[in-house]
Amino acid sequence: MSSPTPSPRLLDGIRSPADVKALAPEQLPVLAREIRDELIAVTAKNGGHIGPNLGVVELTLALHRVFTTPEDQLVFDVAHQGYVHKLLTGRGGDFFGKLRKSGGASGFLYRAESKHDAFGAGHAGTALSAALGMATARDLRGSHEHVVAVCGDAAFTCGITLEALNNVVSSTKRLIVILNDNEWSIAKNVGAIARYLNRLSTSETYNKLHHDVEAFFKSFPTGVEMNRVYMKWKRETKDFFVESSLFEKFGLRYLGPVDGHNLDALVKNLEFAKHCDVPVLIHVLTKKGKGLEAALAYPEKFHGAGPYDPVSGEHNKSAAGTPPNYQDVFGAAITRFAKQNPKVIGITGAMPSGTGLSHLAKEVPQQFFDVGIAEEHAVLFAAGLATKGFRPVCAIYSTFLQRAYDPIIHDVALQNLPVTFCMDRAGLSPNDGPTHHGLFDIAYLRGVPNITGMQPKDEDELVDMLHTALQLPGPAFIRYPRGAGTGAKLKPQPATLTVGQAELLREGSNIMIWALGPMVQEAQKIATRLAAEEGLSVGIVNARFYKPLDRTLLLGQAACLPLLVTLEDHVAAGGFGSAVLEALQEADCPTPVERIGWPDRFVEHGSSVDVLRAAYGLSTDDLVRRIKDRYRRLGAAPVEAEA
Ligand SMILES: Cc1ncc(C[n+]2csc(CCOP(=O)(O)OP(=O)(O)O)c2C)c(N)n1
Repeated sequence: MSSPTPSPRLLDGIRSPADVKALAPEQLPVLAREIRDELIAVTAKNGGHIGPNLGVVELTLALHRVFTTPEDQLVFDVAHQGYVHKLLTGRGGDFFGKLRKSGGASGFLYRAESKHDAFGAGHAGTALSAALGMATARDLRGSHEHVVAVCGDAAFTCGITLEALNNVVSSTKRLIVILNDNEWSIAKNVGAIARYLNRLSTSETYNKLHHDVEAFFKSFPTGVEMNRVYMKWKRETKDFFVESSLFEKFGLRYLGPVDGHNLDALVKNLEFAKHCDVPVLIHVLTKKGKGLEAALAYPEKFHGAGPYDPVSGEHNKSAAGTPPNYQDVFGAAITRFAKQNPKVIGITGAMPSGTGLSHLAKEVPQQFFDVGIAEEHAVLFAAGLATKGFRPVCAIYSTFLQRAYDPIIHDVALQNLPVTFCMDRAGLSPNDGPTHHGLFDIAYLRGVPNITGMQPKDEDELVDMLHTALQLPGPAFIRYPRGAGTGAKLKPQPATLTVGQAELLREGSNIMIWALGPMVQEAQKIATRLAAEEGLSVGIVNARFYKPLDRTLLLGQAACLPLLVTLEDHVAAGGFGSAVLEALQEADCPTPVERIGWPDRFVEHGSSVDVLRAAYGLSTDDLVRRIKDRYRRLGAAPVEAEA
């Protein structure tokens, strides 16, 4: 007997938001189920932001039922929860199947990826400001589209969101803000705003009355007039029972809390908001990870997960013998230093596990602070602590530290305060893409006076650098890459490094490669190949410091070499290689330099670091070829290495 042919999925028939609108209301829960299955199937294989997306399935469906993109503008904060939006806007099938891989859908939203992506993002807290700009542009142009900002509860810990909120009513009369409240940032959301939202959504007296009266009003035919009376009641009772909504004080009409998994309630509230003549905030309560047990049980682990088993929820184990991640080595080291010195304080902007500071939080909680998604505040907070003799360590990814550039200059460096910055994800974050690559920090820090800038060649040197930084009288920045270290054995006692002193690893009489951080390993491969293939004697320097540079060693070598090569995991413009060129130029040293780094382009997401390096002519093969060519063009013959 042949098995019955499975009925086609509704999801396969969704090619654009018009197809979502064409479904009968009773088909929507079926579509929601299929979307969840698809999200789980793809992220189990590719990894990705599964928890946030499972939480917004009904919300995104409701948005596409009520609004019409691309005319109406949906602006998602961070945009990590945009997978459902992708599936409803013609980006399903194979394209979604290759989510976060080369040639597949990005893990965030991009204007270049789809006309349905009103605004690109990857960093938190940008949606409300951008949406307000769009709403204001609409008002100035006299057009009529709707603008909706979809913000998570943690977005309201960002200064920018609050700055935008402060400007809403003075800028427009028509803006819809969705507060998608799941009580979680990556870790549990923190601070007074999180406590306030919790109070707003859990006032039992209010919610009991709310449900009774909502049922009463729902017995009338729906209509804007009835909605208005209902909302007036809500506003007044909310003010009575829960003091007054913070959002109303900013001039927005507050609707909610709404069950974010009840499509009917969501659609009704969005329809109502559409007709309002004042800005509206709809407070939507969702469950991060809804539909996947492991994600509900471990929201932090499943915020952004690597590949996992969808049944057991187990993450795929790294191969036996994989060295520990830099973040874990950092976490263990700061915990050890904090135990030895009560003045050492670890600070994170909502990323305790990603930065490794969760080790410190667990073992020395009184020396750990999670300040929310508030990088500017984190740096200023650290500066304040430093004025009182503490040794604050801000653990902030390279890309997110961009947010705090002014406090770095104006508050930390100018006052020469001893704040240490540990910048994980320096280099590529391949599956995430351009919003997350840490390729600019040397360039944005190198010109700032008073700073010490360094990058370790391996995890043991990372511990030495942290140990050294904690003794310096001024600001220090340590950058290191995402993922596993090299497997270097950690010394029992860390060494104090001499600031500005590079490490000569191997002498060379034809070429010296000055490599920074993990590029030292790349230099070793290149040197071996150049020796074998061209008979060249290639030396290697582990630069350690990009500021101050080891000028003595550099100028000494340059004086007697045909070619210097610089290697860094950073944009070539303004990076470590540029620092080397400046030093040579200032000393009137004409030695040619092959400066290798990332080109002047935003690097897209890709399947792996190796795939992206190859795409940009930075694979080991490419580099060997490039250095050989440059050496040949110089007309220099191999020089016999001294015995
Ligand atoms: C400036 C910045 N800092 C940190 C992050 C890392 N990050 C990504 S999502 C996220 C939490 C977002 O929480 P919320 O806005 O509540 O959305 P949810 O994931 O809960 O839906 C954080 C901290 C970021 N993207 N941008």
